[in-house]
Formats: sequence, structure tokens, C-alpha cells
Amino acid sequence: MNMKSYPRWLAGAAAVLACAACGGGGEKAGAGASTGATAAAPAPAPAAGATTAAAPGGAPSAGKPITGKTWDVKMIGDATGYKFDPAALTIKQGDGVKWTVVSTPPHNVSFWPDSVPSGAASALQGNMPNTMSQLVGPLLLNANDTYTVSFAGVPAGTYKYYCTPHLAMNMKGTITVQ
Ligand SMILES: [Cu+2]
Repeated sequence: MNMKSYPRWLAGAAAVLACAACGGGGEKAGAGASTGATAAAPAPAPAAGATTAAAPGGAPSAGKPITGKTWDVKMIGDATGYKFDPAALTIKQGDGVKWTVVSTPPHNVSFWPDSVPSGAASALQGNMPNTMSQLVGPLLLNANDTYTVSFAGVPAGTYKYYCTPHLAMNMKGTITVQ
């Protein structure tokens, strides 16, 4: 009943206003939507890239310096067999371990990638100088040669390792990082 009493011009103006509002609103909504789309689109990409970059676990990692104590482990081969001494060592995050050849080289330090704590392989690899392959340290050829690994920036947990040339002789060790 009221509608019919409105003048024709008012209805027309309302229609124009409505259209203007529609157009403006639509434009803004469109701009907003496209901005949102472009903003949202790149986000998943870097995340996916980061995941795939981290997964191979090897690539570029600067390595984190030792911030705590450096522990000594001897690499021994003698009449009693081949061994790391101590074979089991408990350290803290940020500590380092220095292996020293005492007798009957070559020896090295190799971690089993599937035995280290979840997410540790990449960080540990980055902390291992001169690896021959992932988590496999270089061969130490001479008595008194040393090899030092930082356990900074690696997760707590148990790190099992072995000497590649003497794995068959049970030359194995464990580093527990607290
Ligand atoms: Cu060895």
C-alpha cells in the first residue's frame, strides 16, 4: 500500500542507487576476492616447496656450532676387537663429540638415517663435515685423526652409529642427546 503512494521518480532513484550500490559492491567484492586469491595462492606453494626441500634431508645446511661441552670418544682396534670407547655416551643439546683414532684405522662415524630421531637427519647431516654420503662421515686414515660433530640444533633422542669399515666387527656406538 505504501509502495503505491511513492512517487515514480523516487522509485527510479532507488533503483539507480541500488544499481550503483550493486555495481560498487560487486566491484569491491571482486577486487577483494582476487586479492584474496592471489594472497592465498602463493602461501601453499612455499609451504610445499619447503617440505620437499627439507625431505631429501641433505642439501644445504650451514651446520650449527658447538655451544656446550665437547666429549671425547676413542676409535680402537686391538686384540679385544673394534670399538668406540665409550660406546654409549649421553650428552646435552649443543654439545659436541670428537672422535679420535687410537688404533687400527681406517675408522669413521656413520649414523643410520632411519634410526635417528624424527626430523634429525637433515640437521645432523648439516653438522657433519665432509660426509661421503648422508650421515656417513669420512674415513679417518691415521692414528690421532679426529672427527668432530656438533649436536646443536638436533632433536633430543638416541643416535645410533657405527664404523663403516668395521660394522661387521660390531664397531657401534650410541649418542643419547638430552
Ligand atoms: Cu672402525
